[in-house]
Amino acid sequence: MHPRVTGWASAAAAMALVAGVAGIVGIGGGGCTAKAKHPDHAVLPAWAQDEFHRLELDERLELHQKVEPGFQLGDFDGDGQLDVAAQVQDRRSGKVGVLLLHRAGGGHVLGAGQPLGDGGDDWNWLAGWKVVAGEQVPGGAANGKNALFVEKRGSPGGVIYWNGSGYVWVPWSG
Ligand SMILES: [Ca+2]
Repeated sequence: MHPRVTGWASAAAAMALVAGVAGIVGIGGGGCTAKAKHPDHAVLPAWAQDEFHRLELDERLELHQKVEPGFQLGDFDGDGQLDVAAQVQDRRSGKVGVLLLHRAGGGHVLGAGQPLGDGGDDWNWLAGWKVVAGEQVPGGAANGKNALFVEKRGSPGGVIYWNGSGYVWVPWSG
């Protein structure tokens, strides 16, 4: 059910992501520092760039890459359409986290100033992440969706899934 998340895991993709969104929101008066070696290889989907702008999230968040890849694709809300999870940083506080953009509309900020579970409000601990099948989440609450595993330095980490109204964090027992 979840074979669609491949091919985006490259630094070039992440840099292209940053370059693409910077273009959309008009950042770059001071010079764009993104150096995409393969700008056409993989960029944040256009709909996600549009949604980031439409929700005015670009006013408080900037795309950020702490670990590779800079963003992930998965059907996190289970509607059959791929959604985006992108690493972001709060412009004011510098706190990092993940922005979930649903293909059907809507954005959800996890970390980056918005506390979630054991992750707190600054995910500076992020050491790795990947998309997993919801069936791997204990209890069955995420079945039929993708979930997001986040590796936390010094702990087993957590898995994040959509419960129908918001994102929740459960400790990874893996
Ligand atoms: Ca979806």
